[in-house]
Amino acid sequence: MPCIQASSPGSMPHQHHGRVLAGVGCAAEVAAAVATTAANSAGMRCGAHDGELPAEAARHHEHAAPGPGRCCSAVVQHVAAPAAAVWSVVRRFDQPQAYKRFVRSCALLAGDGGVGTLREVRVVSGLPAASSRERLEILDDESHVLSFRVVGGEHRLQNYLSVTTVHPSPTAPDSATVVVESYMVDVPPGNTPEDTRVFVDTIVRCNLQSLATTAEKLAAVST
Ligand code: A8S
Repeated sequence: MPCIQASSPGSMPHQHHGRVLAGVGCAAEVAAAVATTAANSAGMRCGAHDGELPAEAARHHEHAAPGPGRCCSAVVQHVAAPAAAVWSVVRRFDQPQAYKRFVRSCALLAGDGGVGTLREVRVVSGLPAASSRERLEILDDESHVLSFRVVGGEHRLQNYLSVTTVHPSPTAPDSATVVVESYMVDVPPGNTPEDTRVFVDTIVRCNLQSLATTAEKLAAVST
């Protein structure tokens, strides 16, 4: 596993891997990702990604500030493939292993890939987790929005909720894509919000990098 360190069960890896969007808290990170007006008015924004996304995209990642004991963040990934190719990979809730390299296997417990589908994911060894039970909350093939919620399993990320959106790149809308994934999760007992964000950002960034590679290969064979 190149992306994340093995760790003993019950502890959070503390490895820093790659770039975190902003270091001043959730609002700034989400603002960095989507340049939201809500975060702007809170006066916490980094501006690095201004104009990266259409305003229509930003609203899918807007949410109230997390309550005590919860944290949130967002990761942005650029992909050198058309949005349709990227979305064709993201939308397959029954096949997370197509790009998520921590997934060992996935079985559907209910549903057939539409909203309400329940999947049981088993993860590779070396993580402080064995399995996760996840429910598909949003699958919007027009706006390219997918959201899922973690509803059980053997791991430390209680009440994990993520939203992924796929957008044509403003600079090369026919051939390049911007993916934004934001999440909210409970801070596990004994961890800080910062620990938790480092851990989860690492997993999400790794997933999105792998998504980019997968979609780029797919686009290369189909053109
Ligand atoms: C995703 C995102 C995450 C998955 C986490 C954050 C997870 O599958 C892994 C390790 C854990 O400790 C928790 O989009 C859990 O899949 C890889 C089992 C939920």
